[in-house]
Amino acid sequence: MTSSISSRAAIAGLAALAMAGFVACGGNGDSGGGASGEAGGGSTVVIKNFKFEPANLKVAPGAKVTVKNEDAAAHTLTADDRSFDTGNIEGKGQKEITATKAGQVAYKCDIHPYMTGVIQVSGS
Ligand SMILES: [Cu+2]
Repeated sequence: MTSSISSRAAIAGLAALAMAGFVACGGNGDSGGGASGEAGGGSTVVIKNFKFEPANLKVAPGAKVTVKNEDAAAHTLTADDRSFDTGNIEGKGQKEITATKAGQVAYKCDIHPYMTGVIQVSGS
């Protein structure tokens, strides 16, 4: 009697632990969704719904930045000081810029000047 109750309780306990484990894993996966911390190799700015994402990107000097246009409309990513400029990126297309000038460079879309962002170029 008592042994069957305690073994049932043990099984219920294990099941609860397993559930908690799954929930914890799922939660971690979700919260780690922002891929902003890509250092060194390549960074990406996505243009979607007439917005740059991330609007504020930090890169190392000389870093290549891939600019992906997920809209159907054409966009550009053009530095206010013209230190980088993708030119027209057709809908669903992508281009690459190299951020060479240190400091904060504000940029915008030449076609839609209300689309703005900043690339921060800083050495480590
Ligand atoms: Cu645009």
